[in-house]
Amino acid sequence: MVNSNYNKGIQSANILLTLRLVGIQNQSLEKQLTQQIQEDMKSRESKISSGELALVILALGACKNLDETFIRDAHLVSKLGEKFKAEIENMETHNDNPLTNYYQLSLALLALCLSNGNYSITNVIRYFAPENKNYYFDGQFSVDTGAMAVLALTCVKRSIEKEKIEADIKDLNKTNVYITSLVNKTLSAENDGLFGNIYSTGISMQALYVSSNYYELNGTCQETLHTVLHSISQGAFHLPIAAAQILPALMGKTYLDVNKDCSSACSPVKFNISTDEPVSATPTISPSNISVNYSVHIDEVFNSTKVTVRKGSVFLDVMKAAQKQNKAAFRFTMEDSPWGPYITSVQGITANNSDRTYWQLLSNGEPLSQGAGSYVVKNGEYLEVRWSKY
Ligand code: CBY
Repeated sequence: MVNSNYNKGIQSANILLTLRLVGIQNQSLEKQLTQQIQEDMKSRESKISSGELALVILALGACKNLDETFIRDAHLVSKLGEKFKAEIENMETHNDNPLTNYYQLSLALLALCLSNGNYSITNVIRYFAPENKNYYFDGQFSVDTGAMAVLALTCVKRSIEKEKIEADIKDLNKTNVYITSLVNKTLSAENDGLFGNIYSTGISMQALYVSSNYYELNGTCQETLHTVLHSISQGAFHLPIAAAQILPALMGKTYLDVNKDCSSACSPVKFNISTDEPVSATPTISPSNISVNYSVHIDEVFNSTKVTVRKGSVFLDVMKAAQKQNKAAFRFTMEDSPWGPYITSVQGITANNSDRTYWQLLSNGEPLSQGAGSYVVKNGEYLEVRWSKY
């Protein structure tokens, strides 16, 4: 996380938030990250999404530090209120589909709540009912999304109880009912100690910490820690964003702690961060080649091919090799995201949030839990990009 040299914009916000929350003090790194965030804000101001702006506010505002002036001077909290409104307006005109997604809507509510922004809980709470389709992708509960919503709703609940925001008893009851149900859905998604998959477990642990009065745990905690620590040693968290999302939970912190004065409350441990390059977890690429099958799948139509790539190649390399073979069938476009390249179009057909369409990545018929830039392909595998609706 500390060594990544592509810490731009939102990535930086995620990392800065984590460093501050867990009390890792490194002034020059903080300064560098803060600058990147502020530059990104200026260059992409109008294009920045609700969840991105929320992360910026959480990161810059975390642990009572001097960047709070930037938040105030740039009116970031009222801008976030506008972005939140735009999400809801898109839902009203596009079949209940927000501009981005409910993970970002939850991040936005969380940041508005923590920074005492302007929102009416009576108007907002109904969008967070657990049966809302936006918590589900392909009919499956999105654990990341549910957990982020639990954090946001818990902040709201605490604000109501402390009478920081106006609400009636019905709002408080609904908030409690929704938290209970979302926590139960998160707990039901537990498998071998993981909630959802390895990448949703960090945020789920945070959600479970703040709602521990809603359930009883039975030894899962140890199993979770064990599996997460083992996965770290296997290199599962080599992406800086992945590391940034798991670390707060491992240090017993949650995003609801951002308003605390971390330097005294967390009695910062003097971290001895090694800035040596970590040993690469991916095997060194040997000169040998492997061959895989690759298909583009739209409705009933498959365009398939066999491609040869270097051992150690990722899904994206296969897509590039196929595109080189046959541009008409395999051309594609992508966008950069904190998790690496996101495939936006194939054969000129473009994913669209307002229609809930996307290009799903699969291996041997099973959806992948890593993106195109991370998933290392194996010899003989059947890889597929499938035009899908979530
Ligand atoms: N972040 C966001 O807005 C993303 C929120 C998130 C829930 C996110 C996972 C969770 C997180 N911790 O960040 C999310 N993914 C969403 C919302 C989506 C949808 C994006 C469109 C929209 N409405 O905004 C969508 C289309 C359902 C989606 N994710 C698709 C995919 C696939 C991408 C394929 C492609 N076209 O490139 C893919 C690869 C699943 C597949 N088999 O096709 C996918 N997501 C994965 C694997 C992941 C995980 C990444 C893990 C990794 N190591 O790479 C993920 C962490 C994440 C990012 N998606 Co989505 C979920 C997980 O596995 N736990 C906020 C913003 C400020 O940054």
